[in-house]
Amino acid sequence: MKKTALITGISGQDGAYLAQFLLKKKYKIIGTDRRSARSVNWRLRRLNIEDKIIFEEMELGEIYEIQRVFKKHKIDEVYNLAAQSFVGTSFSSPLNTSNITGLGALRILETIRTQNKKIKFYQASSSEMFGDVLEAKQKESTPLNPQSPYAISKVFAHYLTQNYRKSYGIFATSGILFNHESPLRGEEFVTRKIIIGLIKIINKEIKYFELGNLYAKRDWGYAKEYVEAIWKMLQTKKPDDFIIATGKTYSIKDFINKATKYLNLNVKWIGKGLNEKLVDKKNNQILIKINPKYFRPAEVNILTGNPTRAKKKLKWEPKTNIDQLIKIMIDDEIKYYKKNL
Ligand code: G4F
Repeated sequence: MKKTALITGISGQDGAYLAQFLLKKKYKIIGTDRRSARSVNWRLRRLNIEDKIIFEEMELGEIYEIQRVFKKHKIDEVYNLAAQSFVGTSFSSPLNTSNITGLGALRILETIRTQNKKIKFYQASSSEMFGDVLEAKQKESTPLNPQSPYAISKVFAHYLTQNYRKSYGIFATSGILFNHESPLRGEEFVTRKIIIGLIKIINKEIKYFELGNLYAKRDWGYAKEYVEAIWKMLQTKKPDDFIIATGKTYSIKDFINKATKYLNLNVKWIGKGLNEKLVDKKNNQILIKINPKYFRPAEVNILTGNPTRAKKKLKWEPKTNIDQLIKIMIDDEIKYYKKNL
């Protein structure tokens, strides 16, 4: 029997890759998004799967919209990927972030509890929940210490997922994914912003671009292989929490150094603090400079995941290292940059 999956946030990076993965597994896919996101299906088009998805408008802020979609379709698995997912924006939009990223998950859980407890639920939890980390390598039992309205909303949804699992026996699983990137990453996130910026400089479209904190460190994996772990989490015997990460961490500066090397840019760093700059070695022309507007009111300085449980129980392991990830992202960006010219 063909299974039906409902993916919230289908137009995002993970939604698109997960839909592609599930279509290969012969799932019927219901994709939901808020009204304003309908025009941003470029990822689904790029993967050539837009016409294979049944779209439903569903605002996570409105429980009756969720109830309507759940009544209309016979759903087996729900993947809750929708969120206001940009940490920076959560400081200027804390109410909207809490309503969608936090309460949105609860509205789905309530709909499952009242309509059909057999529906399996996946919650996209985040490594941001560890925040100002209380353990060097974060595992599922590491205490949470969130540092932004986004992370606090994710903690709320994470605990409710555990609570509905315990209280009502719902198959509710939480995937704590560390940063995961790809050519489909939104342009506001730092990895894609760096790659697009450098390519625009090479193509003489811009002279320089600006960043915030160069010394934050992240555990970056490849989004396309993380969605397989997401699916595996709903195929286990019992619901649980799982860390999905590479176990390696690099700074924003490391990422830039690797990207400029791959692009054969002859560059060097000069200056310190807010005056630190990346310049062209030949003529000292500035390519990257710091703008304090990109600093966050509270920063998460370092994240490193320990994916041992996923390796053991899901038989899942990351295969793409940071150098391969940068190559994938740059090669793809160049390919599509040329197409758009
Ligand atoms: O790429 P980022 O915006 O990702 P962030 O904040 O780590 O969050 C991402 O990963 C989480 C999983 O851990 C997800 F839950 C979340 O939804 C999102 O996908 O920023 C990464 C780091 C930060 O420390 C930030 O301060 O890069 C630093 N940074 C420095 N300059 C910058 C910039 N970030 C952005 N977006 N833009 C800058 O110019």
